[in-house]
Amino acid sequence: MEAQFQVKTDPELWAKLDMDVERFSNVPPSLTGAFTEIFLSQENRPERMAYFDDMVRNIFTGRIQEMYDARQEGRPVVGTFCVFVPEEIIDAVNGVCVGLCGGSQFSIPDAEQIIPRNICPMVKSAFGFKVGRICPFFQVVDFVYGETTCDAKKKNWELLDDYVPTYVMEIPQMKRERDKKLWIEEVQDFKVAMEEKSGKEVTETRLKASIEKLNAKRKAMQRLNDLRHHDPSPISGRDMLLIQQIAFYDIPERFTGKVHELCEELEARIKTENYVAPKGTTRLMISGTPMALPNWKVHNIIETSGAVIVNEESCIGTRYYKDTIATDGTSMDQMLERLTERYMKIDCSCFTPNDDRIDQVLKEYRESGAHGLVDCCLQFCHTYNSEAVKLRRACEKEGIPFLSIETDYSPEDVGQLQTRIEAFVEQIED
Ligand code: BJ8
Repeated sequence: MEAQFQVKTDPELWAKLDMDVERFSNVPPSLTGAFTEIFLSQENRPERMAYFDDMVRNIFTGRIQEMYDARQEGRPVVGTFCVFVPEEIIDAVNGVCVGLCGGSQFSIPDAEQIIPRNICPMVKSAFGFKVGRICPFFQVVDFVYGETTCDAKKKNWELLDDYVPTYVMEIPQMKRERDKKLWIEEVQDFKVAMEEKSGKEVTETRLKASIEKLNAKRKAMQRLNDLRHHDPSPISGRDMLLIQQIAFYDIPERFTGKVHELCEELEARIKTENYVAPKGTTRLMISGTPMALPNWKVHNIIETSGAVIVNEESCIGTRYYKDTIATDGTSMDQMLERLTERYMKIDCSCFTPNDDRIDQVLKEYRESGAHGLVDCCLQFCHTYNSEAVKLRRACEKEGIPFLSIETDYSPEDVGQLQTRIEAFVEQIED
């Protein structure tokens, strides 16, 4: 166990970003504590997790400085909340794309002074971070791009606009031909908006290079996820979740390289039979709403209850990287069409019908060699919570052990979740 881990601080940089420095200074020590307890207490972690640990160490300093420098160079730094906003186009204008979904209880009281309490904690957490000026990522972006997925998001973008310039991309709620037409138009508008913001044209050459760059990142994640499916697992679910979270704020090329380095180590570990959990450990798959940093609650409970997590069917998980963009398009129109086709494969529960997602969950369940499925939804997320009904039925039909959890970011339900998860693991083992 690493004794010296500390999330770094840089009050001068934070002051330049107009943060509430005094209040925020409580955050690095508390993140240090949580990270040490949840991650560094694990035994026999792959050595190449060191890079990802470093990304946590520098989360409020080094990485923010890089984004600040990019901004000083005139590159747009764009905050997003959803994997539907096409980062290839941001990259094609040499912009920086950063995911701003909130995963912390800390900022929720700030949000609840303004927006309704009975909406999903992810939206409240993000909103509160901006209102309280207690997130350097929110402070370093030039503007944010929201989308019309769920009601909680699309209505609160109107309010968020009071604090940071907020633009909205319309995402249809069905996937018919006419929806595809609208979607392509939205992608075209997004391209024009990025060109205007950056003063840079999205040429075919630039877009091609960005598509290839992001495809490479997604393929690296596919390779890593395939390796972690090995039975026994060469890497824990907690570490995999962390990497999938870092994917939303690291520099794509650097991240891709580090993921491949880790893959090489995992291949070697598999050869030498060096695993994180012994053969016979209960393997669980997670499905549901994304788990934004630093939401490690359910993973920590599961993996301290004697099971190992072997897959996340989530946007901070496979939904982010299971599909790549076909590269046979040569004209701008063709490339944007291919790009849209890839984004249309994301099976978010905001769509109706959305049966492809049920099939995808079952497919990933089989591929990951899981012994049970834990569907994990955030409180007040109506679409995912409703879809859990179909998922349960599908699992019952297939004889898959299924546990449905609805939770938030507070520690209040930890004891109750622990009891339910332990009982679920025992039921599988019997
Ligand atoms: S594509 S999952 S990232 S919308 S949890 S805010 S849906 S009430 S996060 Fe998502 Fe895009 Fe879909 Fe993925 Fe609303 Fe639900 Fe909250 Fe959610």
